[in-house]
Amino acid sequence: MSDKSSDPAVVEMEGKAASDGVQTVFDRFESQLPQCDFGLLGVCCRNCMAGPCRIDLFGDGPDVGTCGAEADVIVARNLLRGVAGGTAAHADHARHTALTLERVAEGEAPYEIRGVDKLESLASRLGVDADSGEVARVALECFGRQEGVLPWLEATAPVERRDVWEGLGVLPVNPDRDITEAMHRTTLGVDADPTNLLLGAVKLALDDGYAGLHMATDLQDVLFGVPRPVFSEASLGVLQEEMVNVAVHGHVPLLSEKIVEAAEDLKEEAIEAGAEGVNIVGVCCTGNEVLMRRGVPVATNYLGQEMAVVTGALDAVVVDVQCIMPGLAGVADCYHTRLITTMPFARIPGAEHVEFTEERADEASREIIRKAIEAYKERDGGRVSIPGDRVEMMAGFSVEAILDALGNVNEEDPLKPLIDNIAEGNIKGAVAMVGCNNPRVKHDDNHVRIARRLIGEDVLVVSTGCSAQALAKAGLLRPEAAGEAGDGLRGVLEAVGGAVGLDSLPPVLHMGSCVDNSRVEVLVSALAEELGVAIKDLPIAATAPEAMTEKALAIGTWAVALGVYTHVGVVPPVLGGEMVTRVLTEDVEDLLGGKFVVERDPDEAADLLLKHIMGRREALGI
Ligand code: SF4
Ligand code: MSK
Repeated sequence: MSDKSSDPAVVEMEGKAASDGVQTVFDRFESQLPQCDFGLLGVCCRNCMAGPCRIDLFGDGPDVGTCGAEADVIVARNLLRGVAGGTAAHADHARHTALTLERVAEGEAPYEIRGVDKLESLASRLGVDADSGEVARVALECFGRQEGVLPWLEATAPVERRDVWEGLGVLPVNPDRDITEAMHRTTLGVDADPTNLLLGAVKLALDDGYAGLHMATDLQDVLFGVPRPVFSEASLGVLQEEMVNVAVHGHVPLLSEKIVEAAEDLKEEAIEAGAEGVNIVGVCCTGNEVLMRRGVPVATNYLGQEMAVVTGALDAVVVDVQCIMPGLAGVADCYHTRLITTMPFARIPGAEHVEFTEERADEASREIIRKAIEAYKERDGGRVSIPGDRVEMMAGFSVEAILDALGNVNEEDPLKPLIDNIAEGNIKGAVAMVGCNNPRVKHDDNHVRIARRLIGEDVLVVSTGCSAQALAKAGLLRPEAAGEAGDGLRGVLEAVGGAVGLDSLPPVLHMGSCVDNSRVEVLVSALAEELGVAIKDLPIAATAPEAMTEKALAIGTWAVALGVYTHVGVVPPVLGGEMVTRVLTEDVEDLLGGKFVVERDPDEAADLLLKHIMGRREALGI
């Protein structure tokens, strides 16, 4: 078995890539080794052209940068800039969705409001009329205000948390303003207090959580509907030799939703070209979005994206924003695959560009499908090799869907069956398993190993992002995977599944894309409120076993700010700052209730998560 991936389909394609002479992410990562120690420790600064400066922690080299910045200052500044990058990505995603909703309300964009119930509940939360234009107005106001508190946070965050954040002076105002402030305070000669810089990271993480994750999920639910349970399949085997295969990849569902519709509309043109139709498959979080709402199968997650092309059966990869490897262009060039960029600020040399705007969403998606059909005609059947296995999966577990399922057991109080089973110990607790792949870790391995340990110990796993896709490929999103759960958890899954006509629910509930970590917060907040305790007191935890992006830094910091014990399976670039490391992994718990714990070994990590959960149970007296 390969030491690079635990996904058999990706391993099979690794071999094909080598024989086709194609360089992939795994080769490029190896060429980077050994990685730079200064960078790994976070003690390299390039914030001005007197640099780069570095701190030599182990030799006789410098112990401060040219301007006098010490290791903790450099590490904290770098971390804050990383969180700013992640927050910018999520906030820009949410803004794009808000602008689209505004155009839809004005009749200028060809979308309909499919989530009428969500529009009503969201409008009531925001204190405005249930009108899409009004909701869009409040969303856009979040990006315009210069003082006060971010409206989406005011309308959404748990009250208990808001007071804690206010006490620390970290309530955000507007992500654009706060990101600008973060870039300002980290430039040469501004904020040189590591603790103050870390509080700045918490403020940005709250922007990320409310003006990024929550707003994106809320508005996407309004536009495209709240996800409901859906069956589908995962793995590269979802590509079909007799079909025109199109992968949607990135994060924003505004285009991918339209691509799914265009594929159906242009089926006849695909048949005329000799195919049986158009097969849309998902990669990364755009894939999760159309999986959750339309049951579109998942081809792979972040580290497998190039391998989908290496099958030789993929006719087009349509990308929007985030987590799209520039290296895809070189891989696509080795086959007949069209790489199609769509966003004006996210172009890749070597790709074809079909500009997407909301107003011409239908035209752009049809143009893209027609390009895929053209590419299909150029496909070389002799180079096609699709890995055989597809893995069945269940997804679509929005909070609304989970409460509906539980409502079949107790209509009056849907959370009660969950709370009763936690109190009785049938469910020991819950872990949110989220985040990326990272070539520093064997692909998917940490996700799958930690999840198996947890469910075996009666811990319910909820999952999003590439993590959920890893667990789907490993079969843990099948109802039958309840057989791998401990007796207590299995009994609950079978009882709730039975109430909705299934043998069982899966032991891992797929809650959506990375921005849908907001759904996890809604569920956790509801549990805390029902029990009358703070989130930090619940027997829950979060883990990002293969964290990679700046977005993961922002989401992880938000989780800690919510009071969540947050495991990371990759060492982030902070160890060079002794004080910063101590604050993040110890002291912060006194301030926020949550903290980071870093453990690379998946078995040890599972032990730590279980120990934390059992400790919280004991403290609650259950
Ligand atoms: Fe060096 Fe200071 Fe400039 Fe950073 S900001 S590169 S530590 S002189
Ligand atoms: S896509 S952010 S690699 S989860 Fe959301 Fe996957 Fe991480 Fe991108």
